[in-house]
Amino acid sequence: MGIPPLEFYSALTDNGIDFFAGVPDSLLKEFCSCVDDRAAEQKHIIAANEGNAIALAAGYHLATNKIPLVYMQNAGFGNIVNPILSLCDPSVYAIPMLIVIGWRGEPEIKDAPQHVKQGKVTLKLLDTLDIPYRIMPDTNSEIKGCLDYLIKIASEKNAPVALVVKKNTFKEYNPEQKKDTPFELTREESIKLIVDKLNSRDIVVSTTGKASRELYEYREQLEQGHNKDFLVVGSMGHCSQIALAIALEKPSRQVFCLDGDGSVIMHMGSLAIIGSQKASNFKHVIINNGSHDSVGGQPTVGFSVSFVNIAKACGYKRCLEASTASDISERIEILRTTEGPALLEIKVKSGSRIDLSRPKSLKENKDSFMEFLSK
Ligand SMILES: Cc1ncc(C[n+]2csc(CCOP(=O)(O)OP(=O)(O)O)c2C)c(N)n1
Repeated sequence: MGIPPLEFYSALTDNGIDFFAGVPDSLLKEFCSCVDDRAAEQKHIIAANEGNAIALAAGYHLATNKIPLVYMQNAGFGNIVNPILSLCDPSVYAIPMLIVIGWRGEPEIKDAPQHVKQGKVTLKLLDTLDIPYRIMPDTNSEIKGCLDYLIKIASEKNAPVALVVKKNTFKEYNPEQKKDTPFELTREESIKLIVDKLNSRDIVVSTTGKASRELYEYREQLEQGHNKDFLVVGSMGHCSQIALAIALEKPSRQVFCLDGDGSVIMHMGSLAIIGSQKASNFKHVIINNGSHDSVGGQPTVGFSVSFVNIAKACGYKRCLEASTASDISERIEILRTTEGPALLEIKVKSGSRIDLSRPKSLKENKDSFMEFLSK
């Protein structure tokens, strides 16, 4: 059982699909890895967010009259609704594309709380958006018929169509090219160094994915409880705005936002708003591993842009960089005493422990966090 990603990729190219854009997902990890390995450079774009992926696919269709592919986790639905309804829908510009969706939180399959509701409504959302879909079969013999059907509908109706992918649909893919980075620390090690430098009243808001899981585990290990941290387990890309609003309401407290490169890039306009709001207690820490590490390590453009320069241009008062343990400890200290908004970009290597647990009792954590803020 299970589909070899390369066979699926070949079935797509046999159907004339040669352009891929998307935001990676853990259920699609093996497929993403195959696309990244096989597609020509300009024919595969890992987008800032899923709405942008739809827009890239639309542009590709306009320029070539071909049917492009967009891949995403169902968590990305919120980002695609507008460009689907106001750009691609047959009632507007009628732009065909195949959207491959990783189905986290599928009913009856155990998953983290932030995926449960999204999983439950995934097919209903497709129905509401009038997107014809099929659930991806898990045998090779059925894939061809399924793709033929979807591509036929997409071309006849000039409309987006979707293929919904369940957990464990894809077999493993071993990429031919392996990528390495020169940095010595992991995200988890850098999170521990940050936490060690915080004061007892400092507030932390951490981003989606393994960063929040690692922070949670470290607090467990230190037996500090979880009331100082708000873990943004879903809502990728939004943690800095949550932190900003808290910083504005709690000017006497230091607010540390622990962000990821993929998350910052997803909604980079947030930095302009942070710069303009001038919250002197807002401290942004971007842990940049140049990848979407939490969902399989697919590359971001994190190492090709300068977050420090972007933040400066947005009006942050002080912007620092670090990549070693001593730099981090020293600069977190500077960050907490300097006037913000301020930024520390920490460059790390990808990778995490495989036995990482997930935060429990989200709502209780929220209550204790709110109590901690109110003190
Ligand atoms: C809107 C949305 N799209 C995709 C995902 C799936 N997802 C969860 S974490 C993550 C990667 C985050 O990358 P980054 O911020 O760089 O942090 P890292 O995992 O590298 O620590 C992705 C793509 C999601 N949760 N929400």
